Amino acid sequence: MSNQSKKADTLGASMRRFSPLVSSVFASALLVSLTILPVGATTGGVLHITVQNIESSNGFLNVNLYDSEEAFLEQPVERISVPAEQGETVITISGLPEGEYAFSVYHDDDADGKLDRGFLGIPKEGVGFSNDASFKIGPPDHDEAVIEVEDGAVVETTVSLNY
Ligand SMILES: [Ca+2]
Repeated sequence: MSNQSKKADTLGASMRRFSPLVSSVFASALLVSLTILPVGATTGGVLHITVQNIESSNGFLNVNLYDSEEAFLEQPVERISVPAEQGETVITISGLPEGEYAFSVYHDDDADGKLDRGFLGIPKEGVGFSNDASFKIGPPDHDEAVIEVEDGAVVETTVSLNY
């Protein structure tokens, strides 16, 4: 009896040790199950991003989407680039696994594929973040930029570019 509970404890400890692996395997399984759902079933969430205050129709709007605080502004889960339109452009990202997302968007006016920066690294092209999170001195905290996306839900969000 005592032998068995010791075994269980050991198993519990090793499960805890491997929990990051277990959860990543689970996440992969979840992704696979989403892709084989029949048409008409919910296949993740949708993010409708309305980008406003676009100064010109030059170049592109580049969106980087992040799915965790650790990845925020470091490792995007998705990158989207669409032609810029003066005024307002709507970008739709669908098939998102349920979770917390944040994004950055910039107007790549000269279409060189990067955010141009000037003195002290201050952006020279229009920039915005999810929730219109403010970024006067540096980029916003993840907390301020986070958006909840639920399976089967369409989330409407608006961001205004700052030049
Ligand atoms: Ca650029």
